[in-house]
Amino acid sequence: MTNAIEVLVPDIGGFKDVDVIEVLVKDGQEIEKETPLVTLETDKAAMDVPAPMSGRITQVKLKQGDKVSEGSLILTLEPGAAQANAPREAPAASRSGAAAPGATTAASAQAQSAAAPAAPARPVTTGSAAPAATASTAVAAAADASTVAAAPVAAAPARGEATIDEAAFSKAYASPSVRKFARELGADLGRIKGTGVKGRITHEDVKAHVKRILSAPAAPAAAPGSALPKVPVVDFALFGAIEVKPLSRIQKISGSRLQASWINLPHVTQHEDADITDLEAVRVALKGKASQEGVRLTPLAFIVKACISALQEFPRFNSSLDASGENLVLKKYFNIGFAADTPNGLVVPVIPNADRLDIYEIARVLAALSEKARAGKLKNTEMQGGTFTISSLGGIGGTAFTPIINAPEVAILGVSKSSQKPVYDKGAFLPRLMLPLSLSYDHRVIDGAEAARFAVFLAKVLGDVKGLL
Ligand code: CAO
Repeated sequence: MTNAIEVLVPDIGGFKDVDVIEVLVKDGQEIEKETPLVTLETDKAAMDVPAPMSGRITQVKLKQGDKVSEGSLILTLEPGAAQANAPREAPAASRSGAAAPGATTAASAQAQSAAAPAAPARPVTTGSAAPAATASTAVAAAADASTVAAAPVAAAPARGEATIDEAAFSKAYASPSVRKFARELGADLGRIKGTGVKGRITHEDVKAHVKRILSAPAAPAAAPGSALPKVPVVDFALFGAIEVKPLSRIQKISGSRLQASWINLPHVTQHEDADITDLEAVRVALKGKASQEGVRLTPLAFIVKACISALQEFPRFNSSLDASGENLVLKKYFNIGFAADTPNGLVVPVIPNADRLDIYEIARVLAALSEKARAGKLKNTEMQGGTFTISSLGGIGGTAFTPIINAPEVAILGVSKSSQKPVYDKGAFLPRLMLPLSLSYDHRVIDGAEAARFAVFLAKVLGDVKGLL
């Protein structure tokens, strides 16, 4: 202890009996000048007391829970060689060890300590636990945070913590040294639960947090900027009775495909009304005979036929982008999928080579596939190879909707319920049966004008039933 000096609590703004909430060093430890020694907490702020000089700690004299005031003994320190004649600018006060009268290093430290009041310890706001932080305290905290934030981060941000919520970080209940430590590791204090006194976040808490993140399985790599914000998780039971029902296998599969399409394809929906007054008259006239032959002739069979005409006229609607996204694959076959509502969820059976079928054959295949779909007996092959999809809600109702494209197809036709509407024609309003069409398309492949032309063409074909028979 020959050369030991005593390191004392410096000016802490006149506060008395301040709590020691963390002791950051131990006996025998080699420290640098500015190493945080202890964290003190008043009812307004937490502050670290930094070392006045480098050296080796001979004995720590404080423990967590002690109360201190200016001048209280923190520890004894054998100054490092570099300190021998260094002028003292240290923030913490010090005086020579009692057992070392006349020791040069200690003596000079003591003399300077007495001559110059020690700089105050660095305070920081203590989040919600510090409702009345003074203006100067708040400024100090902000300056501390910005200084550290501006410094290059030594370690890459911890895995899974790509961003730091600055507001939550600044509110977190932690000492300046813990903040600095967290910054260096890229850890977000806002996400760490403190285990220290009154829930304060300690160095150990930060270490445990980073360890936990590093040992968690890595998330699949996402393209830069492609991470999706998460939907909040809510405990619904807090608000009333609930029943939890697992999704069906089909719902899980179709759900992820719908989401993939929604995220990857820029969707636009073009709306149009088709005048199917004549078509419906013909359908009703043919329905009875078709029924005798076991065919249920619904508007959908006519719509499938009309879509094939439109696809032949506008081949881009019967295409897909290739895997590179740089080439369009134009398909010379016309396999029309249709969304079928089944007790287990949505499926899309495909009418293969629908361009080779007449209205009755289309109606027959439609009915057979719908029945199989509802019975859950569709084979995988009966749901593959589609080039364009129709989603008809016409048997249920509605005036328009925005169907999601069955990717990698590039367009889908939504059909709503037909209804009588007044249509202005040659100076008079006439009652006409109008069929609402909603055409969603992949805007990477199809321009808006082309989509409008397709929809107008389709409406025209549906309006001229003779061309469909
Ligand atoms: N306007 C007015 N009436 C219509 C109509 C329309 N657009 N489309 C069908 N109808 C009538 C039919 O003519 C039939 O009446 P009749 O028996 O008097 O002739 C009745 O509505 C029921 O038709 P349907 O729905 O049973 O038959 P369909 O051929 O029109 O459709 C199918 C078959 C499998 C597509 C349909 O049953 C179905 O499942 N639709 C739901 C599709 C779906 O869920 N889409 C959403 C996907 S995205 O979530």
